[in-house]
Amino acid sequence: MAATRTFSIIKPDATRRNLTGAVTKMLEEAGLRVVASKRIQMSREQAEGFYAVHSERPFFGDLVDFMIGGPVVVQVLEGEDAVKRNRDVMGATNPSDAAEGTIRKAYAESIEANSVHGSDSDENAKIEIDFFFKPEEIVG
Ligand code: IDP
Ligand code: MG
Repeated sequence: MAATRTFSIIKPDATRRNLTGAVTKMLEEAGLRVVASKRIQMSREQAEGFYAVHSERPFFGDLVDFMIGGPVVVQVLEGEDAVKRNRDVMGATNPSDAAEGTIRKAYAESIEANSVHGSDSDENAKIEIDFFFKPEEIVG
């Protein structure tokens, strides 16, 4: 199967605890390659746009505040079946449901401050990659 790409965010709870390297190591050990990476401070407008699909959910305002509460690391990851591979190593949204060996089991603080984002489909991966990266910033 050919390599595909997905989009990842190392969230503010993880950057605050200096876990960028630890999280990236787990992604790499899961067979994913970082082909683009940058540390940014998301604006409110960016966070609202990125999470627009969740705008009707009760936690939307808190989620946006959390995501702009500190720096994040946005990444493009490449690997075989990258979307599923990343979702598998991320673990369940709620860390209390996350399996052993997953990033959220190891590091998430709560259902909100759960250390990582990962695209949920190839279609959304493309949209999310394009939201943060220019083609020339991705070097596979
Ligand atoms: P996912 O990140 O596992 O794909 P989604 O349902 O897409 O989960 O939710 C996006 C993000 O919104 C989660 O990663 C988490 O930060 C936050 N979130 C999801 N559900 C809740 C909740 O019930 N309370 C607070 N925050 C939540
Ligand atoms: Mg999601």
